[in-house]
Amino acid sequence: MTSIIDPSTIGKPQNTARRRHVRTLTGYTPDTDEKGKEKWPRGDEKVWKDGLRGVDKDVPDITRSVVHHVQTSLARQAYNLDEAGAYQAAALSVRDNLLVNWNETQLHFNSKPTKRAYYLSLEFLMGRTLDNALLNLGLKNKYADGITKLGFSLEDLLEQERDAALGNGGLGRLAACYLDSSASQELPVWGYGLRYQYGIFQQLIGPDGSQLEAPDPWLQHDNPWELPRSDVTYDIRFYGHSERVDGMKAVWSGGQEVLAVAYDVMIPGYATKNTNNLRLWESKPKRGFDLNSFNAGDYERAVESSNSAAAITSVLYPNDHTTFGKELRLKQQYFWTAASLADILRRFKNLDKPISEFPEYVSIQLNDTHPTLAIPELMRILLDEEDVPWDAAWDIVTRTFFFTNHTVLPKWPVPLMQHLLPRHMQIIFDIVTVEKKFPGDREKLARMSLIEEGFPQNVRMANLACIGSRKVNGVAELHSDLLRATIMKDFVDFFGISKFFNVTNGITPRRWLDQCNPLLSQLIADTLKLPKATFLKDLTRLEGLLKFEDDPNFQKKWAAVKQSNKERLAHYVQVTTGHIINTKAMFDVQIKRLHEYKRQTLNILGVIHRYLALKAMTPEERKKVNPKVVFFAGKAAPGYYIAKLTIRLIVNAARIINEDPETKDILSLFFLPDYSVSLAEILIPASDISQHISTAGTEASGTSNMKFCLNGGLLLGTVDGANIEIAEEVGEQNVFFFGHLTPAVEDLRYQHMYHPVPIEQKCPGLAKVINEVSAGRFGDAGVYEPLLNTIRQNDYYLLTEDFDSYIQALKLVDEAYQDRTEWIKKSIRTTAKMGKFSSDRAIQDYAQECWNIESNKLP
Ligand code: 73E
Repeated sequence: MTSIIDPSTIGKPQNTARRRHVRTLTGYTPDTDEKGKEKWPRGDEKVWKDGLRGVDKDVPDITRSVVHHVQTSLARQAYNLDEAGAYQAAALSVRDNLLVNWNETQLHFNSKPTKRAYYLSLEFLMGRTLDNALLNLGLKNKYADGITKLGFSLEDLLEQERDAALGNGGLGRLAACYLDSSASQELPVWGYGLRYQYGIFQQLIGPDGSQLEAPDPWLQHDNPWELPRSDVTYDIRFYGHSERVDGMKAVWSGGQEVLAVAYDVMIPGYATKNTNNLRLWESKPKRGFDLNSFNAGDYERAVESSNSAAAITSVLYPNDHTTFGKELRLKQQYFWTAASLADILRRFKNLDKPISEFPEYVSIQLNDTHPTLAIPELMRILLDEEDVPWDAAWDIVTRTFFFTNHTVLPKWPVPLMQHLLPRHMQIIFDIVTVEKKFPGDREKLARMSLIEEGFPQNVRMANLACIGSRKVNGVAELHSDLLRATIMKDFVDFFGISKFFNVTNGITPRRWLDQCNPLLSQLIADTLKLPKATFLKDLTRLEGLLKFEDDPNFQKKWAAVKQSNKERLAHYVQVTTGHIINTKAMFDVQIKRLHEYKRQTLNILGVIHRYLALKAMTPEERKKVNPKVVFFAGKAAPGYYIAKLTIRLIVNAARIINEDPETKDILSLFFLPDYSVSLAEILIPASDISQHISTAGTEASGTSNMKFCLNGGLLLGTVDGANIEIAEEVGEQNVFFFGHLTPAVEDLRYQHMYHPVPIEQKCPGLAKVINEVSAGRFGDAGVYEPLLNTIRQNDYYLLTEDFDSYIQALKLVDEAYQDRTEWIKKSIRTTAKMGKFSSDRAIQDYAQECWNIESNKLP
């Protein structure tokens, strides 16, 4: 709701957070009555000079363009604007800049035959756009001035934007970082995804401490960052039947047809005009509703097909790692891959080249197995629509696709696939026929087969992705080694090792250094005497900081930046929860999706262990303890009962611990609800130590570990995923490692299964903590039993094996933090050595190893 504000406030810069009231844009000349008194509210509609009536002609172009959007795009009046409106107008004004560059980029790449790469990802976790667009366009300061002149503050307007949260976690955020890096390096890369009506659910915490879920209607307000392209649509078929006509060709007909409609999101490169595109598909009914049913009075039936078409892109599946055997999920995957391929093919056809040259102009990266249906879909197009013979078609396919594996291997039941996509199932069986020509023994063939025998049979998507792609990669050295040695071993033997390689993940330094930590970015620029663009484009330049690690003056400034970021986080916590935090305490952070393998349970049990130890101390002893604040944030899949219990335990333990007068000054604990990219941007720069404590061999890479370290937070972790490479870069003396190593994990699990040892014997420290929780010390006696039983019983994630060394590592962290100068040095060294983890490097790896595309800068 808007209301008219006091005219005396017109144009005064505002500096309090989250106001909702409306005000007038400065520079707007109000109408006065015959006595010179302002008429309020204004109701007249006189002609505006230059379309900007009342605005001083000398104000910068930016101000004019914002006001212009207020009046034209928003059809609102300059004296009656709230922050939401001001944000919209500012965003539209920035978008105008992007549009020009975006159009020029498309024109530039269309003007000559250019090889392009396409990144197919079911998730793009973009976060907010305005700040990133301003940074990349180099317009941040100018807009800040312009917005201030209009009586608002840019900082406040940035807070108005809702995150675009079309992803669950790391896989989706990686896709977003890769788009930023591709555009920034002037590479012709487009993203393809789905335009979900509802992104990842909003997380609330109920009165008993449990996670509750609410929908995320992120499109409720106009989204200024997308361009609906009603001119770009494709028909997508489901169900029906497939009839073979001569040999390998078939005709697929009948079933349901839905419309895919494109929405384009502009992706600006940093410090370049190049602006790439992310194309998201929305599903729509092909025909409105069934008029016959409607006329017969059967309204439900009349709208049935239109509802079922719209349902395809209505929600993002809120699961990370677990496969849902849901027909709708398979429908999403096909809808998206079929629309994307049709679009890619149409663009290729504009080049007027023979279809055999498709791989010379197109590379397609499959982000995990989710888009694997693109392989049989391209086969279908080539065989059935382009009349390409089987062998030639397979050759084109296997030179076009590249597959990144991030995780465990999903499969789809054959009967479901047969029903939904009969033609694709035929093609997959035909590929099986080809596969039968492979030499080798029966067992090996069975393992390599696309079809897993059983009742029902399943299609193994990772095997299909592997044999249908030119190259396969994992996302960190350890993960790629594990792939080559285990699940892909037979394929390595067959295809040769060169098909399998590693691209260690990366993060964009624009968002994860400059945007989230402007003070640190500025300090680095001042210290290195370099323009920010130098290290934001080449992150290895941070190594220059090593020269200053012993400089007390620099150390002081470094510590002051961290302190200021801790205060920013404390302010956020105070505003959102009412709690006051001691910012002199050590900040210990674990933020990521809730999952047993990520072991947030180990962390909370460690916190309780610490609490019990503090309680056992004398007041004198407690006085010597360094204070610590522990933060958790993350969502659990709504159906993931055990993960949700972990959240409940954290929240309820926090309620007890934060209220305990004996300990609350030296230990406090927070679960910050509704984790998002924007929340990560506040938490990460404030961390002294962050936890990445997965059971060895389970976290493919992790990317938040890189974000913390880039911002000078130290790492406490297991020898897993990208932690290993971070330690290699920054030096093992600067990280805190603990726990068993990957090769031991299988054996330990075997022992747990066949030679179980009671927890009291195996790990008395942990047993004590578990007993306290079980007895109801943190409320809810009995409620946590299913969670505690996962540890007491077969302890698949090996908490009992790692607990003691975890506690030991926490102790080392405490001791290290006592020597603040040494800690700051470790922090400086860590940031300085993070160059390798820029997503610019990762994208170059893909561009060179896979896509064979070249940078092409707009003149
Ligand atoms: O280790 C992370 C990795 O850093 C991995 O768990 C995550 O991908 C990140 C980026 O490479 C990931 N997410 C999923 N699989 N791996 C996934 C699986 C199913 C649905 C949604 C996401």
